[in-house]
Amino acid sequence: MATKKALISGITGQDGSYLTELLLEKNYDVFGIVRVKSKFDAERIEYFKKTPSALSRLHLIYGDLTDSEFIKKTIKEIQPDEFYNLGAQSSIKESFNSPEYTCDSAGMGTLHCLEAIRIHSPRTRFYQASSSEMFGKVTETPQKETTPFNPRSPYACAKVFGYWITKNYREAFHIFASNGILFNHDSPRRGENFVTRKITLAAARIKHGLQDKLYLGNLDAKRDWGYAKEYVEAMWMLLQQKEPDDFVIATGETHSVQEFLESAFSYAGLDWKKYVEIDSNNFRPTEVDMVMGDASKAKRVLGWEPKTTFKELVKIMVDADMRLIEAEAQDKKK
Ligand code: NAP
Ligand code: G4F
Repeated sequence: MATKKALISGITGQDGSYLTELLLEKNYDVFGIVRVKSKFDAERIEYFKKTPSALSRLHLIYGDLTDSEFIKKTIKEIQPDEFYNLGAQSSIKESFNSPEYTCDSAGMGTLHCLEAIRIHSPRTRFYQASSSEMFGKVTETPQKETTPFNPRSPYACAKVFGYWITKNYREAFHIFASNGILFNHDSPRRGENFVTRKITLAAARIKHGLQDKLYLGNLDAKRDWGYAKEYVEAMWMLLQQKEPDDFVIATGETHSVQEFLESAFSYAGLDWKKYVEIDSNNFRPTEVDMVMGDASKAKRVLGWEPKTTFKELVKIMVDADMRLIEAEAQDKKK
């Protein structure tokens, strides 16, 4: 059988890096869209530099989701079997400061991909990175595929557009286009501005005497947190089905930011109350108070279910940041 080709937007992000590893293990040729910057910055995929056999099957292309001509040209040239659209301005807080850019990348960017597929490569299977943020101010708990959307940020509004345009291209043009409605998933590769990583990095820095205080916002918000490495397996599974469809991917548990904080600091041997201060700058104009997903359809149809527990995720992230900060501290001593 010919080697399959996968195209990934957002390859330098948390999920993009795990998905790349998974697809290379499955013998895909992987093409990744990397944003043009003044300095090459792709530390999450640096790993591949050490694996020459994988490196020969990884191809980076420079461009942007907001550039429809670039997306058309890329799809026309590559004719990918699968396209995973993971690229987006993904910070909810930042989406209030940059609503247009957020909607251009997360919303219109999705349409650019679908149009390019419709015109140049209609057999390409398309994965859209939809989000639990679309449920926003939730109208039922747990949230499942049929739960109405009620978005609370420009980011969530853009993702609602991305979701519906994906569904529309599936119905109107018979494109194999599926939405993964993923609840929060984190890992040692999570961006440093998201709350879990901000907490685990702070715990490691405080432990090494490199930080005194941790400034946070709403500690009462509740999220359904899973392990990113497992969530990218669900993305792949979605595109291996006979028919395109939409799936919630979640753990089915919800925990507050304070619970994550207590667990991480106590695992690091610290009393969080001595270090944490509340800073109003970390609050959002509108908040999603609580989400909790029902992934029973994914379990039934895809055979996917989460394995890593909340406590295990906390430990994985704290251990990784302890190692990272220890190495940084050693380097400084040299
Ligand atoms: P992430 O770490 O923030 O990665 C986002 C990626 O998108 C980065 O590679 C970024 O490039 C790229 N990007 C941003 N704007 C772009 C543009 N205009 N054109 C091309 N690429 C662009 O996000 P993640 O956690 O891996 O999440 C992956 C996707 O799933 C995102 O769409 C996110 O909104 C969605 N999602 C995430 C979660 C979660 O809990 N992690 C849950 C549901 C949905 P740079 O490296 O250059 O910044
Ligand atoms: O870690 P967060 O920034 O993630 P959030 O807002 O849930 O969004 C992430 O997950 C979504 C999936 O549901 C993705 F679609 C999205 O792209 C992103 O990956 O914030 C989690 C909670 C919020 O309620 C926030 O108000 O933590 C609260 N929080 C409290 N203090 C904080 C802070 N969040 C951040 N980022 N920084 C704080 O200091």
